[in-house]
Amino acid sequence: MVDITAPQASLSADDLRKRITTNLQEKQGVEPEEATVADVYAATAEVVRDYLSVSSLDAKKRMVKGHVKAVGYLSAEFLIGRQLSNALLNAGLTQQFEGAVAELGFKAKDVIATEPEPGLGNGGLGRLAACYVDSLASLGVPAFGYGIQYRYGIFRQEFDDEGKQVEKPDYWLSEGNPWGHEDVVRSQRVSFGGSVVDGDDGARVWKPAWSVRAVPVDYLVPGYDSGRVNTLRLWTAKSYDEFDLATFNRSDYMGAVIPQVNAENITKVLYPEDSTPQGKRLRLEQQYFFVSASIHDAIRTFYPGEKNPDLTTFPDKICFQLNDTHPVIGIPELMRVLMDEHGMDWDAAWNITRKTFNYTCHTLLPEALEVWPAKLIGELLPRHLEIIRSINAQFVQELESKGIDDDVIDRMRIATDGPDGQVRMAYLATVGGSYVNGVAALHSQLLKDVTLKDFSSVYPNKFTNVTNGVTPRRFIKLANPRLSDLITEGLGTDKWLHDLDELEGLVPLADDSSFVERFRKVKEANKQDFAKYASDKFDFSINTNTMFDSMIKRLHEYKRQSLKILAVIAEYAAIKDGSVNVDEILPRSVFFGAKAAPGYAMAKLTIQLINNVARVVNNDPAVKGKLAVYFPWNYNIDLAEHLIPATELDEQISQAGKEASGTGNMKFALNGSLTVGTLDGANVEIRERVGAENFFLFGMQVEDVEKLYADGYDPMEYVHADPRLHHAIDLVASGAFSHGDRDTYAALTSDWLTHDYFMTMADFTAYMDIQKEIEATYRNPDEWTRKAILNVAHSGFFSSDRSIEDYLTRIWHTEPQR
Ligand code: 26V
Repeated sequence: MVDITAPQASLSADDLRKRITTNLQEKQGVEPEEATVADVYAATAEVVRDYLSVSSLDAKKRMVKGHVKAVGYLSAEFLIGRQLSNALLNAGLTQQFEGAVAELGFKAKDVIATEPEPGLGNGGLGRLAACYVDSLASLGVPAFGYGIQYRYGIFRQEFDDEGKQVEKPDYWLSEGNPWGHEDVVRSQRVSFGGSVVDGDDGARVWKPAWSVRAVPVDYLVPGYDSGRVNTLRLWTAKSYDEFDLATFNRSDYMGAVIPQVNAENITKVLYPEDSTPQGKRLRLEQQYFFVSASIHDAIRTFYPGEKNPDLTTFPDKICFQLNDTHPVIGIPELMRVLMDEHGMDWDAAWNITRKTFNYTCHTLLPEALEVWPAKLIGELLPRHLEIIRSINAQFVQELESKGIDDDVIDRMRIATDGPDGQVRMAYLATVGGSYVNGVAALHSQLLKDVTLKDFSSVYPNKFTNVTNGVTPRRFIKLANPRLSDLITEGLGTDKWLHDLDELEGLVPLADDSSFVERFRKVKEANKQDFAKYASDKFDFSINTNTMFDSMIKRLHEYKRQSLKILAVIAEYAAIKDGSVNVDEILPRSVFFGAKAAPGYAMAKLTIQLINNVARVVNNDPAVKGKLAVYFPWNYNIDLAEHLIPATELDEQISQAGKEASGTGNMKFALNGSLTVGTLDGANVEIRERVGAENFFLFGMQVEDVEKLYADGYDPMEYVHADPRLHHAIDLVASGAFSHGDRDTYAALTSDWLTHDYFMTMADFTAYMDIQKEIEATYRNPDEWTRKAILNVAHSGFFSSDRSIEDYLTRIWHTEPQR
């Protein structure tokens, strides 16, 4: 008998049905007999939210009254995915829900599929934040997620007739928002612009020019079987009803309403860039807006009703994690709040600020570290610029007193002077907080050795690593119910959902032929499911008797989608010219999922190429049933939840030293895919854990890459050395994927041949070679499945619960509240 410890709320299916019925009548305004699936979804969501709010109030009360330090996770992005099925699972209401909606004449899965997906993030960084708030609640840690409720999330991606990406606005709120509760009473005023004047006793007084109202929209975050319900508080900008009277009184009537227009623009749209920050004013407004509101919200929460709270205790109440540099303006903001609003002196404020903040860096690309023009900060936040300059001056003094060379000090300045002066947010975060962490072991090492080397020499103890993780509730239990059941059966318990290290218990089953067979059948059935889903949604007809090979992630040159598509082209070309017999190749279906930043021309051209390779290959009878390329548009969490469980081969092929961690790689390994990958990001740790023999490693390593840059890299050398590569590029250049037009991909082919910064050409041959090894392994299904089982069994480390425990002990120094 399997020991099922999964949560079961005391609410019965019948009670739930009654609540849904009442909601249908009283809130949706329909009789249950007339209700549509959308009505039932809306009613269920409201009922579940109401149900959770009871525990949420209790958690808040205990947090404020108790003595366990809370965590405030500050993030410009929370890519939370659909809420209903996750909330039901975590609250122990899944079965009751299935019973209740069946009674009402609906299928549970149809109700769940009705929910629009909030796209409030770009990719890995935003999804990580969502996994972390899930794990914080599941572990019982008092915590807030603080972010922005954008009116338009990440754009909806479409492809036009030429295969080009077209961006459409994502108005995800059009059908209402049952999960978000607007709490106008707890609004905060956030001010901008103006000037700083001298006040009494040498104090500096900020006279802002305009203000907006930050209104919190609260999402409940139920922990899995923990009873704890935390809050994700996303701020939305509203104008104050009263227009700007001062401006009006100067007879500038139009001017008086400009602030109102500006106000609502602040949270209108998520920036779809995910690496190269552009010094855009509105983005700085977004950052300051949510951070200022959150800091004031935390003070209000922990010192309720106090006019003059003793904020020396603030770091005992809450610590803030800065998710990348986006919320780093919080450091001067807390300084300002403590000094200007609460009368503290500089040293006391600095002491508290440094204790309160910690910074997670999510990149290795130097161009992705945010740098703001000092002039812009000065215009928008003049008092903050003063404070930043003072922090910088104090820091420079400290460096001087340590005897550090002037040129090193110059490199390390947080703020530079002159008309083109800049503020380096990563440096500000490093100096203004207690800890700095990277997101995988290799990444954290490179941060210390390269990106923030000067800082790690001055503050060696500040730097640490927390390897990323993913929530097994959403990405195994919900996304892959067949595998979940098999794991639970294999282990004889479902404790693994609380403690993913339990998966180690599957190791002996990798040698049990009946378990291997059942595991293979799970993958088989998931492939069928995906084919059905893709047929309904994208009109693809996928041959499930092929290896499912997926590459899903943002489109970036460093991630090297080009390498994958060039390999497909090379294989196709080899079949066409007869050098490979089509009947002997391993049949494959290659899947891509990726959005490109709207302004990133090379990334968009790569999307166009992939789509056109798909068009040509999929319509060529010569390879029918053997090789096909699919590019489902609008890659999002829902697509990931469907494709990952069906995938057999996962592509993690970035140039070594560029991918900070990756989290898709973890989701795939946990769902029984094998990885083909470079030694980059968390691939390194995945390979260490699953075993080198169960991971397809290829390509240059960080040291090789460095050496090749130093020696002078010439991609032509590699193109000449491998005729397959030469041929593939020739095909692209000849117009084979552009109806004969030779110019379409000129920017791509010329980059490959002359520049190729991420060394795709240099890794091509190794990549083709490893694919042969992969095919040989795949031809032995038992061997392949055995390796897949071992991937699952050894990947428990990559639970976000483990990541959060690492943060608790290494960085936050707090614990669950019992
Ligand atoms: C940067 C910017 C720059 C300004 C415009 C908006 C914007 C939005 C996001 C970002 C952050 C990019 C960094 C990022 O997403 N890093 C990814 O973080 C994942 C979670 O740690 C990690 O797995 C990926 O390797 C890393 O690329």
